[in-house]
Amino acid sequence: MSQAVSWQTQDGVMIVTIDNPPVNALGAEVRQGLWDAIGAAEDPGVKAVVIHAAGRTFPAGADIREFGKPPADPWLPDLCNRIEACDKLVVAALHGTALGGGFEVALACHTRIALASAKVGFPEVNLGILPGAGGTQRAPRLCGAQEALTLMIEGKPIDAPTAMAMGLIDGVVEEDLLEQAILLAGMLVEEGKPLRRSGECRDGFRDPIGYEAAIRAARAVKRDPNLPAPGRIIDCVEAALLLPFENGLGYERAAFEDLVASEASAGLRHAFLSERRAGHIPEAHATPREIAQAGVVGGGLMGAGIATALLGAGLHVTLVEADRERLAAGLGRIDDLHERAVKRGRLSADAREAEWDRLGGTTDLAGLGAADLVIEAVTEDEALKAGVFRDLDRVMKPGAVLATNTSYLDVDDLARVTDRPADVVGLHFFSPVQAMRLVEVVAAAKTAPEVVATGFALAKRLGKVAVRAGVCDGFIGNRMLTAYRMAADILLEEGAAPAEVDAAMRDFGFAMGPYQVADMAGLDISWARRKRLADSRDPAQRYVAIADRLCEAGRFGQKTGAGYYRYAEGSRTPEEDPAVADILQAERSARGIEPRRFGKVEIRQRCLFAMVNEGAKILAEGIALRPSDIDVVMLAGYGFPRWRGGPMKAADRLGILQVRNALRGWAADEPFWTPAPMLNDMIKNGRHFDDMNAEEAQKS
Ligand code: T1G
Ligand code: NAD
Repeated sequence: MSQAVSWQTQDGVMIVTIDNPPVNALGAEVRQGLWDAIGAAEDPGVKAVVIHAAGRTFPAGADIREFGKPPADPWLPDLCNRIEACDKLVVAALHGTALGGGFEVALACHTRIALASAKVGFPEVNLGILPGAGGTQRAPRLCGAQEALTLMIEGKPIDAPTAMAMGLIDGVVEEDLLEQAILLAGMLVEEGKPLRRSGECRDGFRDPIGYEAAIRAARAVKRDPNLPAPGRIIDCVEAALLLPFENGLGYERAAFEDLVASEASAGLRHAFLSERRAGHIPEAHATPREIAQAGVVGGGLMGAGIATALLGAGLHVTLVEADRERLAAGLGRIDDLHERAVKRGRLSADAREAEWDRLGGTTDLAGLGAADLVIEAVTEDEALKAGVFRDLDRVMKPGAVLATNTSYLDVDDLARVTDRPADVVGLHFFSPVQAMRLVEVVAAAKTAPEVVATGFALAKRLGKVAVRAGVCDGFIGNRMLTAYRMAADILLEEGAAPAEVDAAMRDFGFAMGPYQVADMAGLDISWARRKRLADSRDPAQRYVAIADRLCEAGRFGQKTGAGYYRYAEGSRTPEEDPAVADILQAERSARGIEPRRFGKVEIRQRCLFAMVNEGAKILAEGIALRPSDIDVVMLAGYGFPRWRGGPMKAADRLGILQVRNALRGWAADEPFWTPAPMLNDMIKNGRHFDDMNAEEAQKS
């Protein structure tokens, strides 16, 4: 018996309790405890075994933190086989989220009973792997190929009643799960029926033609070639039908080991843990403030999106606009977002009604007097925002949180115009708000810990991933984007075409290259910003004026039918435009640059290494707490390919020495590429960015 697994027998039923917070992950100690419990069940006094878990959930899977380390005995597949082979009835009692290895343990038990509120599933594909403890062999035997494939390839959990209808669990109860499981065990022992072992079950094979058809249909789906897990899942589910159970388990194990060792899985596991780690902030001990009533100032693209998200989280929202006409437009945008959500089945008509009832609008900031929080999202203009903050300071109640959604402006400056700088924080959402998961919580110099904690709590409530950022130009994300764009712009100026750069970055795994993204977002917004900053620009720094030339030609992107590409009427498909090639050539001649060819690999490296280099500077300045936070920002806010884990993770994989040396080589011609001092220190000390993540984890 161990801390993590204990058992006691009452009336012949051995009750095994797993207790390994926070999610009863099946780490080595839990596996050993369960292994020993099944051994102890050989006691003649034991007639049946009930396995359940304490805390919030039945095991939510294998312990993801153990991956990549030498596996400790007993292995999970062996444990599942031991449970299944037990000659005493073993009942699994499921609550919370029985996922991955946790659900596989349940499938190895002879009978499964669950709370109606429980969820089960196979999320392994989200980690670039597959159910590697018999799930691909036992589940199809119970529910057939179609259901098993959907569960494993989509990786989404299902509720208990649905799982029961599929034949994956045997009973659903509303309450008293453990008592009900003990009763059921006693009853089944009474009945003396033969134990039902999933590995021997053939219910799912009743229609072998249909089974094979489901396999073929799944194979026919076009999938991301960088993500091999779905294809291997299909192979394993097919093997379940074609191979004897033991051989099928071996087949699954081989596929599992291949995938665990893959770059994609390492990246996806890093992404999973990094998103959780991002919540480990110095302010985690502080108590967030209660937020029930919120105000949003500015009902444009961002303000309307933010207001809709707040309504979706159950808050009362007051939208403030500059005048009645723009207020109506702002409320109209929220209504459009609701309309779209209803059309897509993401919002019911009743919920829409309820949200609308919690929405108010005004052109008077004083209308926010009772609000617990305000998020300012007016036009990106320093003087305008400062004026709004001065007014908010006057009208907001004591203890209210004053947040800004600014993309680039100095949050300390905005705090300084108020008498309550401790209540001022940056909450930087991303467009479109309903789709982008990221919120940068910008902690200004005087922001109180509980105000930062409030930002994180709000982000979690909105279903977003929050990352803590310090104050600097562009915080973490836009600063990384600026470096990425600068690298790409230098490539253009030195001979590459926008289509070449975009193709190379799509190859790298981005859904779109930087110039497709620029044309979609509109070139005019950043042009306005460049013009605003022109006087303060450092003349020593290289400035690529290609974008200015395009804007001067009225090419603002998709919205004007031309930008880095041209777009046919009503189309969003980029077409290469000779006019752009002319503008590029004119710029090169003006700067005396002899254009040259760039291969895909070099384009990718220059863009990636520019991000890594900027990331190292951001870390050195303490703007980000840890490298994995930068990875989370780029994954959740900028479309960086999730299976790569993020730029800092990708740099670790490539080798810091290679990154630094390439930068150093390019810096000979262009100071922009000068390696950040941190990279040199890391090489000197043999360190990786992941070492810094681990150290940070120790501290928090
Ligand atoms: N291993 C280790 N730690 C885990 C974990 C896991 N499987 N799941 C969660 N945690 C930690 C997480 O890092 C965080 O830590 C805390 O628990 C709360 O998590 C052979 C090989 C269960 C739905 O993929 O989907 O089984 O920050 O913030 O929002 O086939 O966590 O507090 O220090 O996410 O309420 C398959 C992953 C593994 C499920 C709860 N299982 N987990 O969500 O809390 S692979 C998964 C989740 C496998 C076998 C294979 C969610 C959750 P900290 P949280 P939440
Ligand atoms: P927008 O132009 O769509 O909306 C700004 C709104 O502010 C307009 O509706 C305008 O009427 C309103 N407004 C102006 N002065 C006001 C006042 N005194 N009181 C009330 N409302 C006023 O701009 P946007 O794209 O929604 O950007 C808003 C803010 O969000 C900016 O700071 C921007 O940098 C930031 N941001 C934008 C994006 C993006 O992708 N667009 C992403 C993140 C952050």
